[in-house]
Amino acid sequence: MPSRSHELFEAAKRRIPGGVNSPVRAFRSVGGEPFFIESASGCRVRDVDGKEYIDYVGTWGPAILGHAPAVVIEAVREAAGCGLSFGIPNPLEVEMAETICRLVPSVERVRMVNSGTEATMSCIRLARGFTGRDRIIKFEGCYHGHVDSLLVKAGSGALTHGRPDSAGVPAALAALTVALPFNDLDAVAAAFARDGREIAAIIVEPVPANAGLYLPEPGFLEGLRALCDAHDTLLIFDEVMTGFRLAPGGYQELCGVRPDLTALGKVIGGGLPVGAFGGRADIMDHLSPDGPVYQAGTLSGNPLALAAGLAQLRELERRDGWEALEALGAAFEAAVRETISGRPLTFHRIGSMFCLYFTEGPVRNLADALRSDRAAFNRYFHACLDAGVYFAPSQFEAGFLSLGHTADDIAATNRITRAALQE
Ligand code: KE4
Repeated sequence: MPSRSHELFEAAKRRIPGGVNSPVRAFRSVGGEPFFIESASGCRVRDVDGKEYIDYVGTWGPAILGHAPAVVIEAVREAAGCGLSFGIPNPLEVEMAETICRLVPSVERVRMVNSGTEATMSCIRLARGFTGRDRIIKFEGCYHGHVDSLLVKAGSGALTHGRPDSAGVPAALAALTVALPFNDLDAVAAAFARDGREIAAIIVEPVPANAGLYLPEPGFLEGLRALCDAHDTLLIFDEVMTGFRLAPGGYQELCGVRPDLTALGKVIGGGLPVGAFGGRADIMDHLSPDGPVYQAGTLSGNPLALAAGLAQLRELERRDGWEALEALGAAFEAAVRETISGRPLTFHRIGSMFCLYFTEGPVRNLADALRSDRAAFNRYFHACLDAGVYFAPSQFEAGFLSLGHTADDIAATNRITRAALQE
């Protein structure tokens, strides 16, 4: 008797490319078929065949309180009663803008959009419009959404499916993007020596989490800041995943490096479609209708997404969620390190984000991450899934803890991962 998920996947493949609305969901790199979800609550998701999993994907970051938190559901319900979309300024847009600028001091002005891709795409166009320059520097393995200029040696699904350089991006456009190894400041300095006055911006995930998860080495981000200052180039932090998760003010609060622009998303939508970009007022004031750089969106500032995001942020602040997430992350890490000791595995964690690489370390950049034994990862992924733990279906993604995970969930997960590594 085929499962309901299988039946749905067969139907989906007839009408949706690959049967999914986002490639990483297709299980192509890990093999097998994706399960279809029926509901989610706390740290658990339930598939259409009634099986439950402890979820460490958390819809790729937004579910920081766990799935379907009551405060967010109630906020959406209340907002929906007043209307679903207006295309007219609404008070929540002011509250969200003031909240983002309060939590992320480098953001003096901010504009809401509907995805992380829109946020980074707008940052790139704004940087080019503000500087009058065309070149962009990004880092191999970093993923900034499916923006033409940034689908060059990209991470996440592009890397997972072996197409870091997407078809359909004009060669002339891709040639304006220089992709360099992360943590290699000499390579960045050399690029500036060659193209300095043509480089509009550097865009970087300050903590790359789309080739697994690895960390900036001391001085790297500071070095990017200095090189940008020396060449009047803008520094863009893509904090779509790290923003409001690693700290109220994102990773820039922890590292003390002040970017000129920041891309945001995920947590501030509470699970509804959202993105945001912001930064120095003198740069942001170049945006239409004040300035010459055009950017727009029918659903930007949507009242339901903002109600959800504001409720989530208020709850995080009320519970001092970041401290709780760090304690949870430390307990999770202790359990994992005990389980993997003596094995050729590398575990990285920062706050509530983590990755287990199936290779010996160090893992400092994409080239190191690519040494991972994907067959071993795939066996581990499926052994965990069969036993009721859902990790990201790719070695090149990060895992997420939430306030919906408990010590018991971590203990249960540890028993399952320990058994999975024996297989
Ligand atoms: P979206 O356009 O998918 O909302 O955001 C793009 C994006 C931008 N910047 C960073 C740092 C991101 O991680 C993302 C999207 N994250 C992936 C997960 N690695 C989304 C998952 C997917 O593509 O389905």
